[in-house]
Amino acid sequence: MTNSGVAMTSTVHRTCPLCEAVCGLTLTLDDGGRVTSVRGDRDDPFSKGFICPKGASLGKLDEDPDRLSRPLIREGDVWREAGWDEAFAAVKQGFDRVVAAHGRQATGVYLGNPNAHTMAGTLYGTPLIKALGTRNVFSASTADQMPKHVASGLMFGHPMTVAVPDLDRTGYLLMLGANPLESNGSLCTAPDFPGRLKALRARGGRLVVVDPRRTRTAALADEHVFVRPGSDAYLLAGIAHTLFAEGLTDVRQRVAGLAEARDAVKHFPPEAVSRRTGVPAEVIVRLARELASAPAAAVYARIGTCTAEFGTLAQWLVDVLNVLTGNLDRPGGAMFPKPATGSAGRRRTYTVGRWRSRVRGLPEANGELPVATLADEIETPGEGQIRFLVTVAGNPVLSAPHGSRLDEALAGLDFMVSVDPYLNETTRHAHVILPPPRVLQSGHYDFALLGFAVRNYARYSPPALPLDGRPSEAEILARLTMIASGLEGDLDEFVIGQTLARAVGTPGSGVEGRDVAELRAALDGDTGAELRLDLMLRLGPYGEWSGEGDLSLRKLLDHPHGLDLGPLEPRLDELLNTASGLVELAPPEILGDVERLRAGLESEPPDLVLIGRRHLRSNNSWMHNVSPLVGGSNTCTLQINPADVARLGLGDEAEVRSATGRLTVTLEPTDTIMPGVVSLPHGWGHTAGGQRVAAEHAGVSANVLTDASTLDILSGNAVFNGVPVSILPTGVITAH
Ligand SMILES: Nc1nc2c(c(=O)[nH]1)N[C@H]1C(S)=C(S)[C@@H](COP(=O)(O)OP(=O)(O)OC[C@H]3O[C@@H](n4cnc5c(=O)[nH]c(N)nc54)[C@H](O)[C@@H]3O)O[C@H]1N2
Ligand SMILES: Nc1nc2c(c(=O)[nH]1)N[C@H]1C(S)=C(S)[C@@H](COP(=O)(O)OP(=O)(O)OC[C@H]3O[C@@H](n4cnc5c(=O)[nH]c(N)nc54)[C@H](O)[C@@H]3O)O[C@H]1N2
Ligand code: SF4
Ligand SMILES: [Mo]
Repeated sequence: MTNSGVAMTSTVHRTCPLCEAVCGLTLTLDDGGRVTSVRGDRDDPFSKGFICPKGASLGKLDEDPDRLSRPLIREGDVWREAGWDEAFAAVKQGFDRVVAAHGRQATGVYLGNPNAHTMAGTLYGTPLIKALGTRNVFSASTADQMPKHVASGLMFGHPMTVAVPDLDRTGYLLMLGANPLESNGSLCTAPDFPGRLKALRARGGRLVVVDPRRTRTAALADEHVFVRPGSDAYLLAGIAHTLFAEGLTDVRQRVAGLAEARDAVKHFPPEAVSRRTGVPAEVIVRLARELASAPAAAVYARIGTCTAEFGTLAQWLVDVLNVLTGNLDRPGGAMFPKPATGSAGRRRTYTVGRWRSRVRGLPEANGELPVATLADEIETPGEGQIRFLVTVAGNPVLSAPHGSRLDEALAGLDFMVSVDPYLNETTRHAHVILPPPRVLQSGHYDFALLGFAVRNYARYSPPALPLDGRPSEAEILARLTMIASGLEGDLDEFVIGQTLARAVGTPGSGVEGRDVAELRAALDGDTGAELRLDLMLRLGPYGEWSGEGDLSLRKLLDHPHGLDLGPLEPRLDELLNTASGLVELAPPEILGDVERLRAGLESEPPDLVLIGRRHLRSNNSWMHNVSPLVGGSNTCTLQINPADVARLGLGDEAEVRSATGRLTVTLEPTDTIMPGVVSLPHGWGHTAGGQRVAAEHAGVSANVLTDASTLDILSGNAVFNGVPVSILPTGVITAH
């Protein structure tokens, strides 16, 4: 308080860490460090003041009284708060005991989605995995975007070489399985995605949305096409078929496999795929012609097309279409961002299936095994059975396919440690929970998301509040890494030393031949994470040490609203990392899987299938504990077409059954969903009690119904869309 009795306030500018849109926020804090207001940062050159209800609630979320501030240790059913040293000692004991008796393959790790939204997740996740020395590596990626990585890896030679639609310059956007008006976009970092879509239409461009639901995004579009869940690969193959058949291709890259790609889609003429997709043949033909004739067009597909049986084939076909129409790597088409911390380096040719999972023999992708088989690996006895599990920022009990089975499996572990701010459905099985500090106590840089941005841009947010004796999330993960490796020392200095040694030894690098110690001494940063960020920025393509720019941590700190680094530019030549040096249009792994697609063409679609959806005021499983965000339209209901309600004789509630489970759900009849399709949002089913507001809005978990035995074979990705279900009025007893 000042002498006049007026509370002191301070203003901080930060990137919102809650979704992939990386909006700049301006927060006002009182002298106790409490958030008194949150606004969009108008001076941010990328987000220009945009904010959504989640960003506006960042203060409430960050100050949630249910967030843990000290470690919890569980003994039997009893939880108690503990000091940090005691908690780490308990983890070490649990780890050493399991490894001594069963070896390192008895350990496992699950990394959840927020690892893509914290500096710690990016900088310390890989060292932790290496230190564990296990093949039991799982993450939310195999419940999400792994098909995109696999398709990109096979076509361009690196799983992170992902093309994004050049949203601000395209004249035609074909969007499948995405609803950015609720999600704010994914694998396409674009603050104010809704505004950018409106701008596309205002400049005379055309937006076509393909979705089994008439979403808010579809309502804004020029055209909405209903599609049967799980059938996008057929639709895209039908479009590719038309381009070839009508001589509409205009390939501008140096490609391999054009003839093979043409052969592969030969079996999918529009008339044949129409029955499977529910899209009339003439619409498929017209979409192909529109794509080919638009001055610049992009095909963009997201979660609805990834978490499906033919996820990788769909992602492959997306970029096949971008190539065939001459739109890959050109302004207004599908382009490759140039992030300030550098693109993934060259490495040996990309491949999948370098090893297989122990129980089901499922192929590895990107060094990970499918989360759909995590429960198998915990439950099945034998050498390599997982007995010690680390989870970081994940809630797989609610997010993994057939999560209810995983719930039971986790209870059988010898030892589990979770790095998470909440006691929830997953962390309740841990023996130790290590809570990260508040968002405002953490530095923030979007290492991963800025690699998918529709404009090149960088922004760093230093911690706004002191740590008050708590370890940062980086320190928590570094300590776990040390426990697992048995080594001592400073992980950051080790990584910095290695990186610098490589850089000075690389001919043509901006620091070739320079002295490592001198470069190390020049780095800025108050923490190891900041030093590493500075190093990556300086060595990156705009960096002070690249020979081409002047970017560094210091410069970002001098620009608290962020720095615009310009529109996307063609750069595929620089990124291509295939053995042939060409864009691979028909990788053999993909061609092998096309047979599976062909076989499915004849199969009879199920009568009723389940899909997911997202709500604007939600975020996966962990944002239901903030009162202003829950209730109203953000509730867990089953959307169903009124025709199906009538046909099945349903009331307000119904029982949904799948091959794996059953749920009683509240119905939301709406003609925005196709007949034969029902939709449950994911991330509900709050039963753990550690989140008191969420418990009042518990809902049910869609992943009681999803089936872990069906996968996208190539990527190991879970299938959440197109799950066969039956629906009965509640109270009906059936024999089985
Ligand atoms: N049926 C169905 N299932 C789905 C999906 C679907 O559409 N339908 N979507 C899938 C997708 S796309 C994803 S990404 C996955 C998500 O799967 P998960 O990542 O397993 O689940 P989240 O709900 O995102 O849980 C995030 C966890 O991180 C914690 N957390 C939040 N912030 C932090 C932090 O800063 N540090 C740490 N250490 N922890 C933090 C939260 O408390 C929570 O426990 O779910 C997938 N599951
Ligand atoms: N508000 C909010 N924002 C979020 C999240 C959140 O939970 N809430 N989660 C974040 C995460 S982890 C992710 S991965 C992104 C996801 O971002 P998006 O990919 O935009 O995800 P959704 O909003 O679920 O939109 C997917 C759409 O696919 C449709 N769909 C379902 N099945 C099919 C199908 O077979 N084919 C086609 N063509 N469409 C289908 C659904 O009806 C839905 O409208 O959102 C992120 N942002
Ligand atoms: S759109 Fe995403 S990044 Fe922007 S304010 Fe909302 S939650 Fe935050
Ligand atoms: Mo996700």
